[in-house]
Amino acid sequence: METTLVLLKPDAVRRGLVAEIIGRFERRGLRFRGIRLLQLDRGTAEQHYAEHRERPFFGELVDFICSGPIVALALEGEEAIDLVRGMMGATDPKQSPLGTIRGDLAIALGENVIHGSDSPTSAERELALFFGEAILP
Ligand code: 3AN
Repeated sequence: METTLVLLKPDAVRRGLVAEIIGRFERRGLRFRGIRLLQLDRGTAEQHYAEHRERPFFGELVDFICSGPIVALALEGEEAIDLVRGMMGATDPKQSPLGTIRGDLAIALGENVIHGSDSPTSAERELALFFGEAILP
């Protein structure tokens, strides 16, 4: 079993897509080990996106993720990390097939609705950042 960290970004919350996205994970059979509604501060956002620090869009990325409330999820299942990445679709929603979350619900690269951990190492780091001990066994 793997557990992965998912963020429903401020655009998902603003657009009223939380239930739609959470419903997809429930129907797929993932187990919810944690769920939080939170407003990120810049320090936490910069930590979360540390691997993108040198990228030209780093400032925009941090501004956007801090622009409103987000929903953090800890989801468990067999191969949950890759399973969730597959359900999310491609980073650029325009390249993302219909049937994926981004392919169905987004157009813009910067406002692509969802984040999901991309490896076991990232999942461990990101789950600690967003849930610490506050996660179901
Ligand atoms: P993913 O979220 O699919 O793992 P990453 O980790 O490559 O994609 O990028 C993190 C976030 O940075 C993306 N979700 C997207 O919002 C943003 N991003 C990626 N590439 C660009 C880009 N070229 N211009 C603006 N924002 C970008």
